[in-house]
Amino acid sequence: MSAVQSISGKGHAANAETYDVVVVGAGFAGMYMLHRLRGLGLSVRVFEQGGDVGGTWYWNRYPGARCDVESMQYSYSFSDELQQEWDWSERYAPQPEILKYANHVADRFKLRPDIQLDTRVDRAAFDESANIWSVTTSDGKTVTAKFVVLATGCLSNAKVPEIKGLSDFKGKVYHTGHWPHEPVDFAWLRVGVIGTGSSAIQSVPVIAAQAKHLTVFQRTANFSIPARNTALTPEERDSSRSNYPEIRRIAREEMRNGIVQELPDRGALDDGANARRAKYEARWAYGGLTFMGVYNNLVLDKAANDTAADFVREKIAEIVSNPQTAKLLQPDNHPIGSKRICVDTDYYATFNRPNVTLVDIRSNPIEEITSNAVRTVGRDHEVDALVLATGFDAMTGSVAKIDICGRDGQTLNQKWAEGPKTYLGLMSAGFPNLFIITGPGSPSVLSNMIVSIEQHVDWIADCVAYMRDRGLEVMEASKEAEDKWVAHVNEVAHSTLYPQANSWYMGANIPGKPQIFMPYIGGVGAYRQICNNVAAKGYEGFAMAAAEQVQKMAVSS
Ligand code: N01
Repeated sequence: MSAVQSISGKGHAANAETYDVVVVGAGFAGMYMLHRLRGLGLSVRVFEQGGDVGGTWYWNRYPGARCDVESMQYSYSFSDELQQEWDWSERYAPQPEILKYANHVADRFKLRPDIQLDTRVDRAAFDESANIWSVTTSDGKTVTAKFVVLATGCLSNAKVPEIKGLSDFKGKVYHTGHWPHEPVDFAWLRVGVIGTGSSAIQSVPVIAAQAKHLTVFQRTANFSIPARNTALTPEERDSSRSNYPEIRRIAREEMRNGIVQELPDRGALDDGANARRAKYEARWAYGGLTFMGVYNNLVLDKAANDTAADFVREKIAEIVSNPQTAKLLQPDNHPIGSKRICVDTDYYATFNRPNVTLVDIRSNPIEEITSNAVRTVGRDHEVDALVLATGFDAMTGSVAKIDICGRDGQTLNQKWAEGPKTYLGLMSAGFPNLFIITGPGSPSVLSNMIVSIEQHVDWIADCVAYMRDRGLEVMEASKEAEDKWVAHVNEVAHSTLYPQANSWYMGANIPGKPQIFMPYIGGVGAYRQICNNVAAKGYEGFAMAAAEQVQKMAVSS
């Protein structure tokens, strides 16, 4: 095993093309991973496809884009100076402010010199004879690294629907997940929005206020809760800042989704109708994602779930003046919360505007798009511009775009052909020294992403330091541990109502994608404990080996 490159610990690569770690992506995950690895003195190269840092917040710049987790909680916790000095302006930060924050972090921690922008990673291949990854990028270069970390994001691979005639449309076509950087002006235009998920629900009110006419094409009605967004006062900011250690601890350890909220001590059917209604009213008035936390069994028990779903359906009927439109906007084919619940500002009320039309494409599907219209059965809806708010190939889409080749020439796409298989969402057996941040099989998209990102980054950085300190070269998830974890993730998911919806959590929005519930639903607190225990037991379920043991390990795994 003479060719083995040991983890340098020197801080800079002796050869510019060889690194200790290659990180793919410079969003919140990639940037913090770089910061931690550099802190260990390792040489790191980050490749980012976009023209700047920020990941999701670089691409998703559609009108009305903002975070649905409150600003004081959707921020890094790793630096107290950072969390004390940054001023969030609103309860829910708008996309430009989050992007500014990402840029501030890149500058403040001097991350930019190690980030190569406008560079896509196309291929990563593991060389078993040298225990080295070769990473090929879109500029035609290949670098080598001991470790590769995929910080590619869960909702980064925008899905353009396969609708006949789309390429014949003469007006401009936009995707919410790939919005242009220059301003888009919809004034005097007839605009069509296809899709009614979170991105549409945020953008529809803003586009409606600009456009001559807006037609919203809805296949599945979604549940949405008012955001009640407002400016943050200095007192509110100070209150969070002075309590940050405790707020962060609670988010990490006690909350299922990493968002601090009052935890319910009872189920929806334990209260009488009046008490239940009063609680729903209070959460509706408070606004935001915590609506699903009114009771402890809303995603477990269909009868309990129905009480919350009925409440929201009643609200829709109260807000929307046209009863037929209200009926169409009332979700009727999935439990509330089984698809990611949306958070809006005036979404339902927007359908009271005279310049907004809702078209039901569940009963009247889109047949094709012509040069100037969306054609549904028996009718052309003329539009000058089209907005595709049609979502993402979630969780696995961005990973699948990279040709990742592990042991024995097996690609990750071959291995995941029937659904993603990981141990703890962090590694996949047969792909040594390849980590995934917030991968399938971890809480990721079911949580406050920054809480989950920080947990994974810290775990990976600690693991790499552990290996270096012990002269270990290669780490790999064992097939047995992976199989058990995949079965556990599946079992927990199926004890809830989540699999009852055709959601992107299940891969159901991508034709041909295996339908497997991808994120781990056990909660961030429990999951963190599991990961910590695994590490405390010498990385139980992972095989780790020094150079001379590697061949043996490959045979036994
Ligand atoms: O995407 P989606 P999104 N013909 O997949 C429809 C996060 N996010 O970008 O449900 C017609 O939810 C599709 O219809 P259906 C958040 O986690 C966060 O809105 O498949 N329609 C659906 O209505 C969110 O969950 C924030 O029947 C088609 C819509 O397009 C996730 O990103 C903001 C179609 C897609 O909805 C994704 O949200 C925004 C077709 N061929 C997003 N294909 C915040 O932080 C798809 N649709 C607030």
